[in-house]
Amino acid sequence: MGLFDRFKKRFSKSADKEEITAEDDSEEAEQALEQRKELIDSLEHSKSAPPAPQLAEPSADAGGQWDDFDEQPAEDPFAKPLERKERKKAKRAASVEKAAKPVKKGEGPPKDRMESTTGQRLIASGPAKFEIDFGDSASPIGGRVITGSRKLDAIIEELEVEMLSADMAQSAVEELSRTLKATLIGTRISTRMKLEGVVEEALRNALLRLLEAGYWDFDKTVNSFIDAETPVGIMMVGVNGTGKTTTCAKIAHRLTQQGRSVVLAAADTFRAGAIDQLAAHAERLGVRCVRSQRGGDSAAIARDAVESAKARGEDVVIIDTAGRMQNKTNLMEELRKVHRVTQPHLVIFVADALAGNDAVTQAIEFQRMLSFDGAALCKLDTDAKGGAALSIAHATGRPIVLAGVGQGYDDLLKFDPEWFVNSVLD
Ligand SMILES: Nc1nc2c(ncn2[C@@H]2O[C@H](COP(=O)(O)OP(=O)(O)OP(=O)(O)O)[C@@H](O)[C@H]2O)c(=O)[nH]1
Ligand SMILES: [Mg+2]
Repeated sequence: MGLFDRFKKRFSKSADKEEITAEDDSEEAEQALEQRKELIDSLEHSKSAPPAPQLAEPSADAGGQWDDFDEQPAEDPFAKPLERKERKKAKRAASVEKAAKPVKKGEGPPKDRMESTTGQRLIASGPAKFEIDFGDSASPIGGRVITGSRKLDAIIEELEVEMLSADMAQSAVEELSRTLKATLIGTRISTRMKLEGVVEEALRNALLRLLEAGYWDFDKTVNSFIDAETPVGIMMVGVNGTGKTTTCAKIAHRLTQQGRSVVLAAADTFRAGAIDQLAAHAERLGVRCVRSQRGGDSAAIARDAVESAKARGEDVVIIDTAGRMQNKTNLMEELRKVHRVTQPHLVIFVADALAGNDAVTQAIEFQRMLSFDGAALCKLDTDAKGGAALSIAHATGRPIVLAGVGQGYDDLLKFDPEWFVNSVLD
């Protein structure tokens, strides 16, 4: 994508090396080492804080966000408000307790990132993989030390402008700069060592840190759900035309290739042609599609799909929903109803990489109104700038887990942060 080419070039100029470093053992170098400590402290501190204010307690609140708008038909409508409130409190307390179950060693991220909107455990790809490597790439003794100079600030500011023009969200840009500074300042470089290599490593760390916010592995998570109980529900949500239906078909293909039985639920009863579009995919893929007439009750379709899959012993139900703008409250409520009656294991927000910063705004709004477990970023095969990909996880606290890279059924990749960072840096 070449997003960082200019930045890397600026750093690799030998003149810059003198300007942004100081002789080891000099006073400036001492100061840089002190500054580095402070920067790392503040980064480590911010790491334990939630990336977005609305996500203070995802495991308890995420369900709550969907529930807040539930019609709750099972409840007595004449119950006193206090009783209802207490029941809700008890429900949340139970969900917090569930979230607090001990995590097996090496199994994944911190507890507050472990659960889906319906309390399912999400599986990370590996422990501590994205920890920042503060300077292992640099020589421990001798040579020069990178200082917190004006020159360094100026170069990083230039990078910020470039990132903003590549549709990266402001908050993600700031996070990236902070991590870069913490990684670079105080790093010792031996005389033989190329500044370029150190900078590349620092960038890699900073980018991985951005993308790792709550990252979980799609295949491992779905497989662990299937092992525990079937059918596993996957609900797709997002604004119009982002790639939801296509991604439903791609996921169905991915799972059938892994030997799983899949059912598609045509719960987009809103848009003309949506049901036929999904049914055509189902026919081509040789999977079952549960459908009704246009204008039917999408929650009823989704529930039929889940119940029939349960009766037939099928593994996964993928629920396609209608595209909707995040500001259309009644349509959002229809989504909540689908969620309530199906209790899907996963809610996937489908974003369009071509929408750039708008995709980030939409993700934030969806997360605020409904909450989702992970995102599928489609159309990465187009000339979309990489900014949205680098911002969604940081802005919502929910990771991108799938990448759409074309219109074919095989064009769905696991969004592995390392894969993406390599593609950005190479
Ligand atoms: N190039 C490319 N095109 C894609 C990708 N994913 C989806 N598309 C195309 O984007 C268009 C819209 O895809 P749909 O799957 O119908 O989108 P949707 O979100 O279901 O749309 P609505 O149901 O109208 O909200 C189609 O032409 C797809 O072929 C992708 O990863 N790459
Ligand atoms: Mg669709």
